[in-house]
Amino acid sequence: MQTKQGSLAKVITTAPILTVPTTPFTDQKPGTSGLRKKVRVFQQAGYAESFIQSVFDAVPGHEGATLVIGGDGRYLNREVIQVAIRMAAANGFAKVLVGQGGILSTPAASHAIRKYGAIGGLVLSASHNPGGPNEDFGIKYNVSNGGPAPEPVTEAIHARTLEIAQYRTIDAPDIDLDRLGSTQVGAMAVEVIDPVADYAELMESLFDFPAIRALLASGFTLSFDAMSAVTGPYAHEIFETRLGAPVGTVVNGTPLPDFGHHHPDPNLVHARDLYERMMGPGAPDFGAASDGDGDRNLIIGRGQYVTPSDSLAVLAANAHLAPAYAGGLKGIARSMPTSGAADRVAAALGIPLYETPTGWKFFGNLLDAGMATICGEESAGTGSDHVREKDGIWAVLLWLNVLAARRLSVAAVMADHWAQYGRNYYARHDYEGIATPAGDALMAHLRESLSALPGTQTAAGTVEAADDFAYTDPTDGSVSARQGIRVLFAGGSRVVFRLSGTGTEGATLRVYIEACEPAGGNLTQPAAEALAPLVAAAEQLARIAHFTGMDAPTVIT
Ligand code: VG1
Ligand code: CO
Repeated sequence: MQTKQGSLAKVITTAPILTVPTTPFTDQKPGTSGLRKKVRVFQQAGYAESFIQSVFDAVPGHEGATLVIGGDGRYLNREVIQVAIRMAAANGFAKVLVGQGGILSTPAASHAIRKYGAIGGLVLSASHNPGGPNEDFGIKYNVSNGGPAPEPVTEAIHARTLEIAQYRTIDAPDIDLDRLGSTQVGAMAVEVIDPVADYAELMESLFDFPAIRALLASGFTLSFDAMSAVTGPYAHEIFETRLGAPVGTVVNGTPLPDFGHHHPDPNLVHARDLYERMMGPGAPDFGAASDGDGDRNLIIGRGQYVTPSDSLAVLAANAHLAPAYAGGLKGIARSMPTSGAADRVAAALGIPLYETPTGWKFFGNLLDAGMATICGEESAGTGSDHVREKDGIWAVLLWLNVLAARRLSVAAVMADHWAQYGRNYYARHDYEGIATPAGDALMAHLRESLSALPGTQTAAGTVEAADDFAYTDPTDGSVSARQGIRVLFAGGSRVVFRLSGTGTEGATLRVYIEACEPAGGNLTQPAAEALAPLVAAAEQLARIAHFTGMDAPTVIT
């Protein structure tokens, strides 16, 4: 890496630094994961620039530092990368590492930040949100541990967006994003890096590739749907080239600016093709999908869907079968709405379980402190301390490593897991596109009725307790309040209500429903049947139809 002095000594540049006046945009508050807006919002003059300058202003020590830049390939990706490179040069960064073609999956960006000692990174993505001229774009800032900026940093960025008066850029041409190698932009070096190589090498260091190769050679079949999003090149290289799965294992493997008009959200609605293939005759042994920026994973065995919450629990219980985790786990962390399935595994392993607010940024401190090794969210995010992001391909590889070691079907692994730990039946009901005031009114009504909820009779039994989840980070004492309403029933069953922080239009209500069945209980019910009484209780307590005007969710996952 270039030192500040070294880079300054080398500089021969005539490119003038420009200071461009701007006025604050009042809608640049980062949500659950970065700033996400419609493309047309980002296309306003100075909009992306003001946000990027606010990020740089909020990051002390960026002069002379290295910055990683990449994105998920969606519409506007290349344009905003060129803008960010010029601005980084004008703001005194010594070096930018950018993925070839503007591509870096979120976990690969996290790895690059860590590997090359960068001060941070800009990941241009709206993740699972759709892309294209009429859809969504986003900018996330990751800090030097490779993880999403924690709340104090996003708050500082937001505060800066409200007072910013100018941004700095440089009068320099676009760089060739498709050619590997170094160029100079003003005083700054730009290196276009292979987006896959470092990441694939990291994966190979974590998992037993020879065992997975042998599994695949034995006739085990795999289908990976990259959803025309960022994981295509990673999946081709790792599954087909390095692990020897036949060509065609990876479908929709070319990143497209509009994800082929699809919604790159790997769930039972948007990855329907994969689901039907896995449930139909002649299904492969194992099916998986990832999202826009490659940090989520969907796992479906032949005839067996695995909820993300169960997947976290199974991976935690079996992680010791992979070389990187052979020494055991230090702890497990899950977001609050994620089911308690992982809690049972943590208890059995005798390790701590941390319950955090929604969003990967809350796991970073636990991972840095060595308090947790594996983390997960109900929204199809799983990951470990190998990077500081959730990681879709990592989760698929850990599953394959477990299956290679155990030589069982996914369905058999699940049956065995539930027999040992019991089962947390689980579903999330999303009510999308509701008017923001309606969503706010529903949450306000729940908050007002909180103290009266305990003792209420419902179809799912008596409410035992209810609260508005608040989290105190055990490493730095920072508090995040109002993270969602929890309604708890006897035996661990519960309903959780919160509003999404990643949407770009109106509000999305998320209702998380979980019914606990202990080991020895009825473990083979259809999930919808097991959850029906809790669904009725959710309607009774939150008056969803009344507030939203909708009598059914738009998406059930
Ligand atoms: C959603 C998920 C959350 C996840 C976030 C970012 O947030 O619920 O678990 O961390 O998306 O994922 P929300 O606020 O809409 O519920 V990604 O893959 O879209 O960056
Ligand atoms: Co994502």
